Amino acid sequence: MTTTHLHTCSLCEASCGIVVTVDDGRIADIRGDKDDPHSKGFLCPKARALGDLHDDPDRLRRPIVRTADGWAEVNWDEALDLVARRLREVRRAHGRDSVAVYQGNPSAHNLGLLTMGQLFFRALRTRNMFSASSVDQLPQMVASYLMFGHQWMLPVPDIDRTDLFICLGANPAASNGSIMTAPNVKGRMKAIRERGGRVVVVDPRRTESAALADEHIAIRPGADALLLLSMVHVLFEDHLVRITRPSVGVDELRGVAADFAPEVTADATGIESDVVRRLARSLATTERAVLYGRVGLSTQEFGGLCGWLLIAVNALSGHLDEVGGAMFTTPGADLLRMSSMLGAGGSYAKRTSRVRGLPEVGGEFPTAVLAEEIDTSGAGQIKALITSAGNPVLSSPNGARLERALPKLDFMVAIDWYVNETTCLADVILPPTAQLERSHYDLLFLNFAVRNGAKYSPAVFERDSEQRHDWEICVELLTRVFRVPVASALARRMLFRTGPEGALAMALATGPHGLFRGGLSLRRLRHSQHGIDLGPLESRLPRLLRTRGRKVQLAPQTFLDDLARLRTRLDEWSEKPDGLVLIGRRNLRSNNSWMHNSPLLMDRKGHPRCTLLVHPRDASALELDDGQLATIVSAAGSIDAPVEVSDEVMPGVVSLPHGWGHHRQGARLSVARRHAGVSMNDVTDEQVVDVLTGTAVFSGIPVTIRATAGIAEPQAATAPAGSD
Ligand SMILES: Nc1nc2c(c(=O)[nH]1)N[C@H]1C(S)=C(S)[C@@H](COP(=O)(O)OP(=O)(O)OC[C@H]3O[C@@H](n4cnc5c(=O)[nH]c(N)nc54)[C@H](O)[C@@H]3O)O[C@H]1N2
Ligand SMILES: Nc1nc2c(c(=O)[nH]1)N[C@H]1C(S)=C(S)[C@@H](COP(=O)(O)OP(=O)(O)OC[C@H]3O[C@@H](n4cnc5c(=O)[nH]c(N)nc54)[C@H](O)[C@@H]3O)O[C@H]1N2
Ligand code: SF4
Ligand SMILES: [Mo]
Repeated sequence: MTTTHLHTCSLCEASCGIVVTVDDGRIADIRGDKDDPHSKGFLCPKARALGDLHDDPDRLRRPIVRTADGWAEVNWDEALDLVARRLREVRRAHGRDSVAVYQGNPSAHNLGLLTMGQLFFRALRTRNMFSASSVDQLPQMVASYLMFGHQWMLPVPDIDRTDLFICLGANPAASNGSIMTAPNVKGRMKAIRERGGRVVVVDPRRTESAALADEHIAIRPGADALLLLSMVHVLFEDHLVRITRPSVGVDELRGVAADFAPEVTADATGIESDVVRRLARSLATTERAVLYGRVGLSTQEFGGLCGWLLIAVNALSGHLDEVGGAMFTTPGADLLRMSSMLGAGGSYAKRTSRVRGLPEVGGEFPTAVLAEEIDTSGAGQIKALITSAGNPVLSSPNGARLERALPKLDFMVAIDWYVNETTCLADVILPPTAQLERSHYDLLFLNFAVRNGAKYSPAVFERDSEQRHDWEICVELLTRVFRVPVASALARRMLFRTGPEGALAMALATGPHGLFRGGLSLRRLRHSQHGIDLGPLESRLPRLLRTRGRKVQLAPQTFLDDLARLRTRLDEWSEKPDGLVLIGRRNLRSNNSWMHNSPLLMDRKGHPRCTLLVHPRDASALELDDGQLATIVSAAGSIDAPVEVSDEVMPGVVSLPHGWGHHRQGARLSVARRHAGVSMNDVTDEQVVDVLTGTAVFSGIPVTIRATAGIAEPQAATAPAGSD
């Protein structure tokens, strides 16, 4: 029997609509849904790999526990009881902070984990909460918290109506857009130029996005805060400041930018002063224009300053909350409104981490401190870890150190269907249902969509009776860890009855398009499975602001204080050219550290993906040839990767993708192992962070490169003696 099902691809933020054809219980086809009002049939190559994920023989369907003879499959009750008992023991012996939680990127796409899952993680009441945020958008959250009063008030570029799109440290052509939910973002970028607008990309590498742009401006990795300050300088100097929303701090901004004329920063950024002046002027004089920045801007030494200045420049040039500018989405289920109602607009530096004193953000510490919090004894030391939907051994700075720290834990449980490079170190792995076996509503990313909308997809496949959803695992653990006989039986029944759908229904009904304002409800969404378009972005300021007096804080003191650090760097950069520095990159067919087990995405002819891009000038100075193996050495460790000579990267900059290194012992990813690559995070350094936010530095890591002696074999990372 053949059936077709509408669903949503939840692998990246674009959230494209898919049509899945199932033939006798097997996936026969996955296509783009032409009637999805946002994706209109668009798909990237990863969507079809959802079929590989569904059928993957390496995917766990039952819990496994570590025994003296290796992994053993056990039933759910046994596994859940074991986990609850061990967590209770650790909590009792060492206090509640001794249990840490790490939530990985896919959690953010998972309705069950975002709703019921949080109940469990929050109930642990541990200070040691970690997530992929601090290797990603944390500086942008801190900026939004300090400037708008809410950490999730992240502005989104109104890409469909802008006439000037300036893209810094983002590569939407490969990533499909981030904090910009925009299926077919390449098409949308092309459309800007087709309607007579311009696209400018500022990036140390001439990326896939630069290929779609009118102009590519190469910048020294980590120097964006200087570029942005110079743009602020020009806006004031040329009397181009036009603020359209209630704001405070304009004079302070003018004051600090006075020292950063484009001529002063040019040597440090590598960008000529007249280019900066032209860029600032065109931003200010184009009616509909926007400055957009993402991971390359966030994960650098001055990530926090970049987050601040990105918003400040948009505000000063009259593009904040304006059509074609940096706007705020009005989604069906409005996270901002819900969290504001709950008084959960975020926090910053309310407390600091035990060992290194890095600040918390939104109740989380940066993953850069996870290993040292496990390694360093004393009160508050982490003794147990729960990971959910993550792979921090490959995704965190100095993952090799974390890999050495994890076996020192008293107990570790992972909620994941893969035995990956991190979960292989756990005592128990609890595998949830995968994408097509569960319902989907992109609760988080629809809040960052370039058009307002809502879409609910029921599961394509019935799970079998022995499978559990993520949220069910969390509710089971919640009630088993905190067992109060009668109350827990009642709570359990209530939580299972409500489920994620109950929480979603409530959020939709009380949302900005809800029952009293247009009648959006879960019931209506169930009947409109292609999704509902709720129109273009609309102005939301000042009502949405959570700051005193509902004014945008253009110059928070925290950022002004951090400028001293930038000034020192400016002097250093202006004086002497650095040696080589490393930056990252993403590939359209990868997804962070996973989906590397899909034969469709991996077993293709073509050159390897985990290569070190080296500029021809540097390659010849180092006597490196294309394809030759090079050893990359940083303060944290060293790895070997094949060289790809390319003038895509600017001289002095080399580039490696992250998420590779699947040769590690213990992981059970048979396809990924054939394409192992090396982990960039074996050379990133957990000690080097944006100290303002604790965010890992992935852009601009000083490295030395030399031809590798010996044979090309994937190898474990080597760390300098005494590094931890
Ligand atoms: N050097 C460098 N490092 C980086 C980055 C970089 O640019 N450069 N980028 C960083 C960024 S932005 C991010 S977000 C992180 C990502 O890093 P992480 O979030 O730590 O890891 P992922 O690679 O996304 O791992 C996903 C795991 O979750 C599992 N999974 C997928 N879906 C689900 C689900 O629904 N439920 C459960 N329980 N498990 C699921 C998969 O099987 C896989 O094992 O990497 C960061 N690391
Ligand atoms: N195919 C694919 N799609 C993905 C992912 C994936 O792994 N693969 N991951 C998803 C996730 S978790 C995220 S967070 C998003 C990220 O989405 P993006 O931020 O769009 O992705 P990146 O490709 O990391 O883009 C960062 C860019 O910054 C540049 N860069 C590096 N250093 C600097 C610098 O100092 N200054 C400037 N101006 N630029 C710099 C890099 O060269 C790179 O082009 O992508 C998501 N989508
Ligand atoms: S762009 Fe690709 S990976 Fe992202 S949601 Fe669409 S089909 Fe899935
Ligand atoms: Mo991310």
